[in-house]
Amino acid sequence: MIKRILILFFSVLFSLLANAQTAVNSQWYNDAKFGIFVHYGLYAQIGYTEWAQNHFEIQAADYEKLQSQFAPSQFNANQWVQLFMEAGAKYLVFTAKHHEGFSMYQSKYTDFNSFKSTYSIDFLAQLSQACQQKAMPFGVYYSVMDWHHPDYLPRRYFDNRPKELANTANYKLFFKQQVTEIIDRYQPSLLWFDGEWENTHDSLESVALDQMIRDKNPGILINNRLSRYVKGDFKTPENAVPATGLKSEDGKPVNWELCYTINDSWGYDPYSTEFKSARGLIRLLVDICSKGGNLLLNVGPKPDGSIQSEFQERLLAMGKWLKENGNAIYGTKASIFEQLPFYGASTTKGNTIYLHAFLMPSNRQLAMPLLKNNIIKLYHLASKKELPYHITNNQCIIDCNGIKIDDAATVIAVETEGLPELKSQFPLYAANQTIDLLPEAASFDPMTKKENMLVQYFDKMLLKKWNQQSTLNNIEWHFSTANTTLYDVYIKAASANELKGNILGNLQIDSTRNLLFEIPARTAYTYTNAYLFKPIFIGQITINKGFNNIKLKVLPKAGQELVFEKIIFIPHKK
Ligand code: JFZ
Repeated sequence: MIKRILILFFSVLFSLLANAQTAVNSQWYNDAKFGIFVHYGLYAQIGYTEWAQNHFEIQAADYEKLQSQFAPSQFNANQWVQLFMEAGAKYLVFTAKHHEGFSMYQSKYTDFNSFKSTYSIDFLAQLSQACQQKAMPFGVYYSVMDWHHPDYLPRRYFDNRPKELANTANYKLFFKQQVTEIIDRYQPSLLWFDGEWENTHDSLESVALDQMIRDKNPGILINNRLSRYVKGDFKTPENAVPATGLKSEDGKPVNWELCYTINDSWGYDPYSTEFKSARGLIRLLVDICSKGGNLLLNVGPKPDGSIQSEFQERLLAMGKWLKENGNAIYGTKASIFEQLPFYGASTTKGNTIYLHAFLMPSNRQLAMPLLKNNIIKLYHLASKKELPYHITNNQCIIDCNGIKIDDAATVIAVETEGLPELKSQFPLYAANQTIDLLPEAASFDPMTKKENMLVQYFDKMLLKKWNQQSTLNNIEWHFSTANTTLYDVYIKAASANELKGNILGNLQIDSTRNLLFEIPARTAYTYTNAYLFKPIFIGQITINKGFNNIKLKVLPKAGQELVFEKIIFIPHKK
């Protein structure tokens, strides 16, 4: 009995601890959708990411020399913030102290700070002020891990300072003092902790620190990386997020944010020269919004405080798109659709659904799953031009002729009577209709990120790199048919590599019937694309009236790789 009471007591206590500490008002953050992350510190001078000290195994005493050489001659807080505003970003998160332990502000508690260097710059002061002038919420990144402070443990493996002299209590105090001074002086709207993973025993008393922060500013938002003992106000998921967003146990949407780099590094790295395209970044933002999250897009300024042109160009391109299409991003919520029949995503705001077509179908007929609601107005967002539509196959087919197709995403707004509600997720086909099963309209097994496998090839999507290394087990489609019908089944697919033998596949119907097939080997000196133009007949199958599930599996052997365009069901003519 006592044991049970104790268990109850502790579970109530823990749930109180876990739930009590959340921000009072996170509306601005929910609506913002797009923020800029800046990783800037002494490491920019090395030009080998923010982990340079660790990569080159630099002793703390040697690393300190970078302080006197730090010359951010081109730094201009207003110009940065101006650029981020033009990009359409709605908040900023700046590294006050990264793992290197250098404070990018005038700290009372250490001389290892940017104000105590030749240029005497207090970055937090200038940036928080520039943000305030533009009413842009200002956030601060702060690393729990510290490779410079003599009392921080555990040390890096290469650190030759004697561990015995370290006193964790001193670091705990320092950590608390710095967080306090940052909150008091710069009034950040958000704290972004990081580098917490080494502190397995909560030696830094994060629960108390979290409470102290919230007592000081009940509106402040804190991410979930202060420690494993505090929940935080938003999650930072790494793995795939479900199409209609993350939900808590009570079914309420959970705030989350994805941080992302434009090239492959957070801190400045001139050798990281593979940049994501502006189109890809816009689509990433849309995809995140369609799942109810925020994008925190990173910029790593050069040692002199300027921002490299590759970043600027992409940010400005995003801003240009957002200027026309921002209504479909800011203040939106996750999609109401699990799955869309076209390559794109959807966001929702009040009574409006936004369809973001990444790829406009070549016949310019965009299909939306059927809603319960009447449609009040349907228009192309950028031009406000109203578009004709009709209902067929349990879908709303929108005629997108006569509008300008946006290379990144063309946005269609659908205003409904009442809050939009889904009636039918999947299409319904009549007996005489040909059915195209496209990869963009398929569900992928949960192991695999769809966007990593789909490639836009002119006016169609191809599923590529289905090989032994890929985690993809199967893709599947759901649809209904009005009548039981016999179909001739064709596949458009090809082997990506020459001379690797026939690729075996299986089309499974309602988990019971199998249609085995082979994709012929490619001969030498032929193009994959030449094969894609020839549909391969793989057999006949009767599809029963009602709801159907079609699963495509491919069994690639070593060296084999499939390119897949579509499956076609053609009603059999006697
Ligand atoms: C951390 C830092 O180590 C890195 O330098 C950068 O600041 C980045 C934003 O954050 O790296 C992480 C932290 C957490 C995960 C991955 C990388 N994580 O949760 O998988």
